[in-house]
Amino acid sequence: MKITKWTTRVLQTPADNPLVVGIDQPGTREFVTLELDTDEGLQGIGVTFFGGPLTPALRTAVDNLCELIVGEDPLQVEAISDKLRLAAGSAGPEGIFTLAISAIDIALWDIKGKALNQSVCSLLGGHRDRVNTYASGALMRPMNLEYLAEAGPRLVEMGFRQMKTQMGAEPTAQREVARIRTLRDAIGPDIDLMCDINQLWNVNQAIDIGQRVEEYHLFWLEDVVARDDYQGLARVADSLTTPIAAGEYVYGIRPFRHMLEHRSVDIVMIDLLRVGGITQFRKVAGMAEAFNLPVVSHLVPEIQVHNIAAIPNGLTVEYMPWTLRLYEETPAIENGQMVVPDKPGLGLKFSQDTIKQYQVS
Ligand code: SMN
Ligand code: MG
Repeated sequence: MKITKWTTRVLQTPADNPLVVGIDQPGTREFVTLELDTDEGLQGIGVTFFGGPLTPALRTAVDNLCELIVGEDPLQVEAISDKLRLAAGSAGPEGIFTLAISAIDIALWDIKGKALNQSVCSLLGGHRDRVNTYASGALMRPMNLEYLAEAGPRLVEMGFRQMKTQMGAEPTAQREVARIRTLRDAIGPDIDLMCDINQLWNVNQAIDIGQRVEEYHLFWLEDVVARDDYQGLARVADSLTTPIAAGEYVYGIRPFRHMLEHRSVDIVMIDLLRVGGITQFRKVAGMAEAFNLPVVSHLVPEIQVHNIAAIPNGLTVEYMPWTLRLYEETPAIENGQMVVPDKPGLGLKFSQDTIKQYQVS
């Protein structure tokens, strides 16, 4: 089989989030989609983003890399990856290069699944057919306590057994803690509650506030300090019983080695686009397994469901709904768990209606 052609598009969708109730969310989000075609009529799809104002450049990067793989056998995923890395020289691993290669890698795995009549999850190891999932994006930093007290139980009513909120922007430690107390009171003791700091604290704040919220039994505290402060993270992780999660902000596989060697995290979070796609996700998941650590996903739940379901140390999938409208259909949630698609490949098709409505180039 050979790769014959590709199509990229930029879609600009409203920045809304169906899990957020009763509040209009202004702004837009930009996505680059990829359709990769073969001489056997099989097509793989991929997606990437995080370009912001550089989205046109990201799309061009995907185009430039795809140009180099026309004529290649799409099943030779590592060979293609190596070829592209060599060709791009010093343009990676951080930034647009890795974001672009990720879209291609995802599309290659989709093709492989379709060619072998197996879901991507099955190709990768097929450990389970449903995975835990948590509601994300609904209980964010700008929302006030009244909103949190109302929205948390709404997510439980919608069937979620796990949900994530944020701290990091309140002027005092007491007010940070009040967010967690409010939510825990609202949802009760049986729902898993995670909290993301998005690198906004320093080590001392993380230990101080982290200790104050221990009584509310967070499932994890995420990105409490700067992404590359591996030793600082380790100090926080050592000081708290609450598990520390991190990893979404780093690019490629090597930073995870440092994170693991420094014992910086209790839970390894992998962003599919920043790590370099499904091929590289697997490598980090294996490293985490060797350190007896669980892995959780970041964004694109419709694709990450395959990755987390396939590995023995897959803990939960982040249900961030940003990308879901790009597809005709996305994996179902049943009893608070995501059902792993069993169709060949990723089991996803881009929605032509969405493309018509939101394609900007
Ligand atoms: C997050 C980061 C980037 C984009 C969206 C959301 C956040 C998360 O850190 O973990 O969901
Ligand atoms: Mg995060």
